[in-house]
Amino acid sequence: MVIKSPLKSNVRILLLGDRGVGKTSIILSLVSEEFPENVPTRAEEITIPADVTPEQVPTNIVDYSSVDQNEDTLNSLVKGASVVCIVYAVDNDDSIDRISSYWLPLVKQNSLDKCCPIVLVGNKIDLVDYSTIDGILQMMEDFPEIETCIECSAKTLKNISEMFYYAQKAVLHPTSPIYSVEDGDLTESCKIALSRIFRICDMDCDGLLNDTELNNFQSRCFNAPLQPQVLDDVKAVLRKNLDDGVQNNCVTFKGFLYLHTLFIQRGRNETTWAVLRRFGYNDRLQMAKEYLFPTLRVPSGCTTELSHRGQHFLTHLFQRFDKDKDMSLSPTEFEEMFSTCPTPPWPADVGEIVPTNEKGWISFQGYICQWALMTLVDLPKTFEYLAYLGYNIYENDSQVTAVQVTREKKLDLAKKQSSRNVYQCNVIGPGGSGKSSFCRNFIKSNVEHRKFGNCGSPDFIANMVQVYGQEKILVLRDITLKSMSDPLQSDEVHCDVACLVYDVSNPKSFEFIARIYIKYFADSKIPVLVVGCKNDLEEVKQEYLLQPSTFCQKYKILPTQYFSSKSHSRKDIYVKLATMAAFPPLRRMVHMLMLRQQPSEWLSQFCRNLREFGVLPADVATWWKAGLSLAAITAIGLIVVKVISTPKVR
Ligand SMILES: Nc1nc2c(ncn2[C@@H]2O[C@H](COP(=O)(O)OP(=O)(O)O)[C@@H](O)[C@H]2O)c(=O)[nH]1
Ligand SMILES: [Mg+2]
Repeated sequence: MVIKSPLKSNVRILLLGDRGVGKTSIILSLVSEEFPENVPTRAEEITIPADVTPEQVPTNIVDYSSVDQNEDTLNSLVKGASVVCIVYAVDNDDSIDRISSYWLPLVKQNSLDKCCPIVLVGNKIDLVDYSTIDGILQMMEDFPEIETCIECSAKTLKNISEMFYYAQKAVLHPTSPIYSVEDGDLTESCKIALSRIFRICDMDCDGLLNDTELNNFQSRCFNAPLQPQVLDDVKAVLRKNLDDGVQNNCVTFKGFLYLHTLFIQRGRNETTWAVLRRFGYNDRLQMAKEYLFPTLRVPSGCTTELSHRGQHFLTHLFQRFDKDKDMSLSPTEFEEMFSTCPTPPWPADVGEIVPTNEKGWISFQGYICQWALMTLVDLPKTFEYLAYLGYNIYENDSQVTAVQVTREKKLDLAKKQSSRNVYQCNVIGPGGSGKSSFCRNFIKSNVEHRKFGNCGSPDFIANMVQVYGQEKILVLRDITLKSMSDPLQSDEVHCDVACLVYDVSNPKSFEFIARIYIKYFADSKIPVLVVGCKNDLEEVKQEYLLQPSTFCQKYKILPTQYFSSKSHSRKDIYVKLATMAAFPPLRRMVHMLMLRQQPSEWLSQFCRNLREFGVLPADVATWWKAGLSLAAITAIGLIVVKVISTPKVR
C-alpha cells in the first residue's frame, strides 16, 4: 500500500486586479479555449473537476468585479480563497503600481494568519514586445507571500492553462515553507526535515547515500527506480557545482540539499514536497498527526504487541546502529539511533527498567523489552516513534502493521492458553514489603543492595523469560497499597497474572494482600501467585485469621513462594509467573499438562514441573526411568490432574 500524500481537498483560486486588465477574459478563455470578444463584467464561479486538473484536486475559479461587488464582498472573497492571482495588464503601468500599493496590502489584511499565496499574472502580452518580469521579480523579493509570477495572453491563450496550474501548485506545493526567496536558500525547517529523511535513507549509516540507497529513496518517494544514467547525471551536476556534493561516488548531505534547492529554484517544488509528504510532513513542515498516530481499534480485553514486521524492523534498526556489534547500544549509538526523533523515546539510562550490559547500556534484549513495554502500555508513543524512525518508509505501510492486537482474554481463557507474547504481571503489596526489590531482581543479574534514586522505583520493569522453550516478555507493574482500605483501580486488577507480595518479617503485612485477594481476585479468572519477601529475615506469625499456607490451600492457589533480595536470586519465580500467564484457566501449576511438546520431552518436563511445584512425590520420575509405557504415564498424569483439580477444602 502506498500512502497518499495528504493534499488539500479543494483549491479556490480568486482573480483580483484593476478593472479592464482581463480577469474575466482569462477565465472564459480557459473554459472555452478561445478568446471571448464580448465579456460580462464578471464570470460565474467555475468548478473544475479533480480528474481534469494536473494535481487531481477539485478547483474553483472565482472572478471579482469592482463594478458589481462592494468592498465587503471583496474582503470575504479573499478570506475564502486558497490562492489569489493578482492580474495586471503588461501595457498598463498603473495596473502594475497598484499591485504593491493596493492589492497586496488588501490580501495581506484579509488572509489573517493563514498566509494566502499570491501569483502575479501579467496579461495581454500579445500587445507588447517586452517583458515586465524583471520589475516583478524585484517586487517578489519585497513580498515573500508572492509565490510566483507569469505572463500570459487571454487573446492568444498563451500560458493560460499554465497560469492556473501555477496557482494550483502555489496552494498544493507552496514555496515559502521550504524555500526563502530572500536568502536564496532552503528554510531552516526544510533542512531539518531533509536531514531526517537523509538519515533514514542512509541504511549503512555512513553519512552518505550510495547508489542503492538513492535508488531505494527514489522508489519509495516516486514509485519508480532511478535510471542509471540519471544517477550519473545527478552526480555530474553536483560535482560541477559543489566541492563536496559527492564523496566516494556517493551523495553527501550537502549534495542532497543542493539538489532540492535546484528543484525549487527551477519551479519544481512538487518534487521536494512529494519527498516531504512521503516522510509524513504537512504544509507547515511538521509531522502530520494522522501520520504519527494512525488509528487502531483495541477492543477491551485485548492488548497490543509488536507484530513480526514490527520486530523485524526494530531488530534491523538495532543491527544498523550497533556499530561495534556488542549487542548493546553505547550512549553514542543510542543517540544516533534516535537522531531522527525530536527526543529519544526513553532515557539512555534505562537500567532500572530493562536489562542492560554491565556498563548500564541497553542490551538487545532490553531494547526489545523496552519496545514491548511501550507497545503494551503506551501504544500511541510506539506509533509515533516508529514513524520518526522511518517504519512507514521501509515497510511502505502504516505503523499499524508493526503492531498486533491480541486475542480477547475471554477467548484465551476458553482455549485455556494465552496467545500473547507479552504478559503483564501486576505486583501488588503494601509499601515496604519488598515488592520493588522483587521487581528489580528480575532484571539485575547481580544482587545489589543499592537504594533507588530520588525518582523512586519505576512503575514497570520488563524482561524476557522462557516459557517451555518459547521466549516471552514479562512486564512487572509495581503497585503499592498505601492502606488496607486502599481500593484498586480496574487497570490495577486486570493483568495476565497477579503477584501478591507480603513481608514475612512483618506480622501485619499478609492481611493487606489477603483482603486484596478476596476482594478482587478470588472470583476472577486471573492466576495469582503469593510471594513472601525478605525470606532472609525471621518469619513471624501473621496477624490474620489464616496463615499464608492455610490461606493458599483454602483458596486453592499455589503455595507461597519465598524470596529474598539478599540471598541468591530466584529467577524461577518469574518463570512461574509467566507460565501461569501462559496457561491462565488453571490456578494450580497443573496447567503444565497443557503443553504441546514431544511426548518424551513433554513427560519429563511434566514430571520435573510437578516435582518442582511440590505436587508429585520425587519418585514418579523413577517410575518413568524404570520404563513404564508412555500411555501408562500419561494416564497417571491425568489422574494427578483429576485429584488436584477436585475441590477439596480442608
Ligand atoms: N489584447 C488583449 N486584450 C485583452 C486580453 N485580455 C482581455 N483583453 C481585453 O481587455 C478588456 C477587459 O477585459 P476583461 O476581461 O473585461 O477585464 P476585467 O475587468 O479584468 O475582467 C476587454 O476588452 C478584453 O477583450 C488580452 O490578453 N489581450
Ligand atoms: Mg471582469
